[in-house]
Amino acid sequence: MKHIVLASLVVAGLTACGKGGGDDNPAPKPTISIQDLSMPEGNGGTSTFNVVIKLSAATTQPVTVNYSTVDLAAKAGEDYTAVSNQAVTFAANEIEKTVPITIVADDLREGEEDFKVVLSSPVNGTILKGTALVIIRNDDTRITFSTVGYTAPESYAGYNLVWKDDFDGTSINTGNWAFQNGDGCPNVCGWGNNELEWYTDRPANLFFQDGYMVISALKESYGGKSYTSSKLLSQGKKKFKYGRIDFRAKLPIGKGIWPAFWMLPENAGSGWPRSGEIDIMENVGHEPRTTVGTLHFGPGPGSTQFSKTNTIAANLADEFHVYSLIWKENQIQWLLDGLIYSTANSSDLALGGTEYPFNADFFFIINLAVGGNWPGSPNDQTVFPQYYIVDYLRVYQE
Ligand SMILES: [Ca+2]
Ligand SMILES: [Ca+2]
Ligand SMILES: [Ca+2]
Repeated sequence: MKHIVLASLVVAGLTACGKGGGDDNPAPKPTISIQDLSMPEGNGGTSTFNVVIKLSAATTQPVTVNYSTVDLAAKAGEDYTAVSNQAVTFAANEIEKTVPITIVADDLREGEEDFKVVLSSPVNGTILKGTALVIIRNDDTRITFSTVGYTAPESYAGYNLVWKDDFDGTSINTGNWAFQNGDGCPNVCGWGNNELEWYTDRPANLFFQDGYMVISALKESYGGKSYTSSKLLSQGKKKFKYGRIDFRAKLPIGKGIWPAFWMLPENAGSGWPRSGEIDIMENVGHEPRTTVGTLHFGPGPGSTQFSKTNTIAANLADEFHVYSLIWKENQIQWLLDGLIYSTANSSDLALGGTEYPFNADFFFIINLAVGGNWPGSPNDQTVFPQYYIVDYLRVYQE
C-alpha cells in the first residue's frame, strides 16, 4: 500500500515539473459571477442599485469584464439608465466589485419590474454566472389618473336613493362586500371562461385612493397563474330587485383585459343559466370603445343570451363613465352616461320553456379578469398594471 502511494507521488511530481516547463505555477483563471438583486425602487428622483460581481479567487493579475443592461419588464430610459459594455476591473487580490445602476425612483405605484445585467468579454477570468436578474420592487402606494368624465345626477324624479357605496374609505365596507379569491378551482377553474388571473384580497390588487376604489391587474406569478387581480361580491350582504343602478367607473384597457360589473341571483336554486345573470357592463380590451350589456338565461347547459353593444367615439378607458340599469318587472334597460342603448322585455327573451328569472333578488359582482375565451390572452402591447377605478355605486328605487 505504502509503496504504491509513493510511486504515484513521484509520477505526479514529474508531471507537474514537465507541464510548468520551469516557470512558476500560474494560478488557474478565476471564474466571474454576477449576483441577482431585488430591492425597493426608492424615492426622490433616482436611486442606485449596486450589483455585485465576484471572482472565485484572488489573482496576481487584474481581471476585467464588461457589463450591459437588458430590458425585461423594466425599460431603460423609463425605469433605469441603460449601461452598454461598461468595463469593470478587479485589481490584483481584489475579489468583489459593485457596479452602480441608476434607477428612476418615483413616488408612483407600479408593478414589480425587472431587467438583466449581462457580462461579456472577460480578460484573465472565465464567466461562470454571466447574467443577473435585477428586480425593482414597488415601494409606492399612489397612482395618478384623471377624474374627468360623465357624472350622473344625484337624484331622479320618482326614485329614492336606497343604497350607495362611494368607496371613500381605506378598505372595502365588509357590510357590503366580500372578496372572492383564487382561480375558481376546483369547482369552476378559470371561472368557467379559461381566465388567466388569480384573485387576491391584497392591497397590491385592490386599494383605495381619494374616494376611489382601484382594482389592479398585475402580471406576476401567483397561485400557479401569471396574473393577479381582484373580485368583489355583495352576495348575502346587499341584494336588490328592480330600480335604477348607477355605477361610475374608469375602465382599464389592453388586449386580454376584461372588466365587468354584473349581477347573479341571491337564490340560484334552479342553477345557471336558468336562474339568470345580468351583465350591466362588460368590456373586452380589443374593443376598447364598446360597452356590452347582456342577460344569460334559458334551460342550459350553455346560456341563451340577450346582448347588445354600444360603441362610442373614444376609448372607454379615457374617462369616467356611468354604466346604468333601469330594471322593472319584466323589463331591463341598459344605459351609458344616461342614454338608453338596449331594452329587454320578458316577451323578447327566448326562454325555451323556462321561467323568466329576472323578477327576483340579485347581488352585485365587480371584477377585473385577465384573459379567457372572450378577450383572449394579453399580448406584448398589453401594459401592466391595469387599473379599474370605481367611483361609486348607487341604487335608486321607486
Ligand atoms: Ca418609489
Ligand atoms: Ca414607483
Ligand atoms: Ca367615490
